[in-house]
Amino acid sequence: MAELDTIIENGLVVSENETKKLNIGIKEQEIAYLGDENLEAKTKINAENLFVLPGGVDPHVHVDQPSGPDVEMADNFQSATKSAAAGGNTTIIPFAMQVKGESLRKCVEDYHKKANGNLYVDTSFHLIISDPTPQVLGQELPALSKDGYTSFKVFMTYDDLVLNDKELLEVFEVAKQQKTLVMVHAEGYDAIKYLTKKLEDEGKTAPYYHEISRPEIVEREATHRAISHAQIINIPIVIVHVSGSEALNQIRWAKEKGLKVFAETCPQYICLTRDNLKGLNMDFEGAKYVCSPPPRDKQSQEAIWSGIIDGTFELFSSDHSPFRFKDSKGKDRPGARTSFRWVPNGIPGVETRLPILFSEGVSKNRISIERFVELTSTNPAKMYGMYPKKGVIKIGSDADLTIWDPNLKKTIKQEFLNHGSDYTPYEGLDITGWPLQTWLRGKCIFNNGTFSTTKNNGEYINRDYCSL
Ligand code: DUC
Ligand code: ZN
Ligand code: ZN
Repeated sequence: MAELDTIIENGLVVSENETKKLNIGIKEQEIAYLGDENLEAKTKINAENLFVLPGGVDPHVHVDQPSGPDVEMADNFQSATKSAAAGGNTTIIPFAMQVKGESLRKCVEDYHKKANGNLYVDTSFHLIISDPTPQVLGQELPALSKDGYTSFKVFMTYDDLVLNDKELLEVFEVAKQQKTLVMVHAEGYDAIKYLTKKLEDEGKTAPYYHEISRPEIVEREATHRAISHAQIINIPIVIVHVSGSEALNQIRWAKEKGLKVFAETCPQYICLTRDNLKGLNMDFEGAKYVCSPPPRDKQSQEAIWSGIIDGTFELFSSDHSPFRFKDSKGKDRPGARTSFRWVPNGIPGVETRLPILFSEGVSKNRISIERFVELTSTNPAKMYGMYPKKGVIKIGSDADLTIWDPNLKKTIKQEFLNHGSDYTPYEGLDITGWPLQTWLRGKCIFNNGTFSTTKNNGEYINRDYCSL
């Protein structure tokens, strides 16, 4: 064998449901050798007592999306991908979000302009379809599907994004023809609107009421409706960001019927509850935890764990959707303190997703290290058409690796995170197990707190179809 560029020796290599002590040889950005021989290489890394995992693939991340008047997302592509790398990720899939009235093709071009030359890790785009015009359904979406945009998200709520039932069915029909995968944000628009007005009329405007305005019933109803529509058209769907047992039971019911309904959950549903939205006092501190669907209660957390453990969930993503508590000049955001209605929905999490699931799941013996890898890397790569280039340690795969110290203890603190938000909802959470190094296509890009790469190192990834 020609001399390797790098060999990572003696690590516990986890991939494809197996853990073995192996040496990994890297040549020209790919994995070229896996075995126990002592080969020569230009660079040798000793990973004794450490895990070597496929790089994290975070398949649900929002970056630089328009988020309403006076509101700016806290991350652009540079800061989001930097934060991703520090958290052990080598690939993220943010969204190119269509604004109503806008051409989908133009929207995709705009996101490429924002991302181009600003990527620390590899990146691909899902689409968000907010305006399914005949032009979008008949021409743009089919053409973009063929160009590698093989997944898109639809919303059942939000004024600017909601699709009605007829539109959902029409979009699902295009997905069927193009063999693309639809992700569904399942919360019912009308019920939320009704409850929000009622709460505001009663003077209940604090962030806590955000959760009360979109209870689990609203999520359950929309989840059932989305599943029914998918069944009518006969397509697979992904129900994203599931928050508790109500929606989860709908998904279990669908799976038992043999329907192809995939499910995703996120760190906020195992670490936070609606009580976090109360804040310490009535100064809108609770706004730091406003996301949709909102976190529920301890029992819901247990329900989510049951789905993580028994295989109901295929995906564990961050739903990174970063905002600032104060604006960039240190001021309160205008309007944000009058009612929960004006608090932008979303919390940061791309950097803390993997440590949280490792610590709460693997270190606390709830799940195996192999299941951790499946949920956070292999399944996202398969689901969204990037496997076996991504999501696996195999000869010929991209040398995307994360070297983990399973015993390293660290408490999550805003001061050491790299995201653009001015807070983390996980402040003070004790973590056991942390990524030490992140390797992207054979290059160490993050080592123990230090970046050794540039914003030009990440590439845009064209995707194939779902292979799960
Ligand atoms: N939905 C998401 O997927 N992310 C953030 C906010 C939201 O409503
Ligand atoms: Zn969503
Ligand atoms: Zn999201």
